[in-house]
Amino acid sequence: MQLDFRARELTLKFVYCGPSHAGKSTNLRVLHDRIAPLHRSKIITLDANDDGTLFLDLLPLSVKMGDVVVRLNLYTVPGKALLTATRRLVLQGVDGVVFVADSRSSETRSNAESFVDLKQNLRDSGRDIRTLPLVIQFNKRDAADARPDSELDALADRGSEPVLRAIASRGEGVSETFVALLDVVLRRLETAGELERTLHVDSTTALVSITDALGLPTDLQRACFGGGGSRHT
Ligand SMILES: Nc1nc2c(ncn2[C@@H]2O[C@H](COP(=O)(O)OP(=O)(O)OP(=O)(O)O)[C@@H](O)[C@H]2O)c(=O)[nH]1
Ligand SMILES: [Mg+2]
Repeated sequence: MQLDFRARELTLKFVYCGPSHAGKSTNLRVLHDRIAPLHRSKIITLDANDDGTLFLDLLPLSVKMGDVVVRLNLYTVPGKALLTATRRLVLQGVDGVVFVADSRSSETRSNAESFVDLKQNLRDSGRDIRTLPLVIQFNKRDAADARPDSELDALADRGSEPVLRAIASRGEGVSETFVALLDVVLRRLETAGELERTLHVDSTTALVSITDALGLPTDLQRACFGGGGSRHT
């Protein structure tokens, strides 16, 4: 979180992680197309080719709450295993992570490797994945060899973080995933007393104001696996 009292700006950094080709950049493109130009800038893509992202994508969002501008900077990291130094750089100062997993059974191992890499990168920067706001998205639910719902329901029930389903290429589950992370981040700021200090509101009021302004849904239930993890489930 960055707070600029003089400019009355609060900036939060969200990073989309996960294995190569899982659909991280697609998530950002869908949000870009869905959010009114007043509240978002163009996506900045640093270095990409047909085979994916090489450095990062950035989608800057902004919403005015009272006299404070809330900036939400959404980044993707490149999923390719070799680019771990780049991921570590992009993750610096992160406030919340969406882990975009690939639902295909064939990708179970690359999901696991990518998650281990994320944990290590955070640890190297003195952060701990267990205390960082985290949401997991199982994307590509349309794939022929997608892991069954029952398996992901069980996985969601074992953990405390929200687990959501998505078909990002069709725009499904993308808004819900972003809102789920925003919810977790706002609740964390509330617990730390930061929300009262900066925006003078509780997390529910902040969530509703921001999602209303961006035109995004707050009913996440349909997109969530399992029974827990979010106050919306
Ligand atoms: N079938 C299917 N394809 C998808 C879905 N989401 C994204 N894709 C496709 O998967 C490919 C990779 O998507 P990207 O968004 O570029 O993946 P990425 O995670 O940014 O990949 P890297 O930048 O290499 O880390 C593209 O061809 C997308 O159109 C989905 O839900 N279902
Ligand atoms: Mg990408």
